[in-house]
Amino acid sequence: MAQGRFITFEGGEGAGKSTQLKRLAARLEVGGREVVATREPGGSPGAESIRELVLKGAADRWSPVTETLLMYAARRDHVERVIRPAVGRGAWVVCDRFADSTRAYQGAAGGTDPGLIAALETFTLEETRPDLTLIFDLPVHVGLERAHARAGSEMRFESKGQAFHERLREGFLAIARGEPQRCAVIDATGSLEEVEARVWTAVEDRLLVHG
Ligand code: Z5A
Repeated sequence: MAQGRFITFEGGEGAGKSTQLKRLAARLEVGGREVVATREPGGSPGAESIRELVLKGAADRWSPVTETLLMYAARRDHVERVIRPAVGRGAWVVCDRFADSTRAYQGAAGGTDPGLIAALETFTLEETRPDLTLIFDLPVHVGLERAHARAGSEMRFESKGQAFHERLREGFLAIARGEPQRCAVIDATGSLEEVEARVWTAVEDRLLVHG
């Protein structure tokens, strides 16, 4: 049986993750692979119910610690019911946000104790870890302009202010520096085609040629 793979897309607001995830999924499918495209928070019926709770309402509806616990309740369900079974049968799972978003949003930007987040990661994820994480990086103001222009955007996190989003960007870059073997930083500026080419180069290099 073919080996399953797990790729996560991470970064700040409006970085282009969702757009590029669809493009990568289509490109991988052409190679005859089963591709499961999913997202967090959400990705399973139970986790989608938690998503409704966590993304709607005022910016201070939940404290960062409560948000962390809600994200991890959703993530456990998603991992158990969708990600682990798919990777186990040889599919390529591409996921729009995963555990690094909790480290960056609730941890680096929100101030939740990194020790709590690390303990939840160990307990909840067990051996299920991404083979490759693409960290989309671009200046905060460019990402927020793109996110605001997009129809149907969830506003709870987008409304948190410039300083929060600067801490977020640095939080993601610190994760990439700390785990260079898992993470590839993708320059998210430029055209859709330019960013798509950078994503494909990272996937080819890390998982198709040397994987
Ligand atoms: N969250 C958390 O706090 N903790 C966690 O553990 C997890 C999540 C898992 C999910 O929101 C929220 O949950 C998120 C973090 C928090 N915060 N917020 N808000 P969501 O699912 O509604 O959205 P998102 O994941 O934050 O998406 P996004 O960052 O706002 O967008 P994106 O996926 O990176 O970008 P996009 O939708 O592909 O593109 C945005 C717009 O820009 C769109 O109109 C595109 O057509 C346009 N775009 C994309 N690429 C380009 C280029 N290259 N040039 C010009 N325009 C472009």
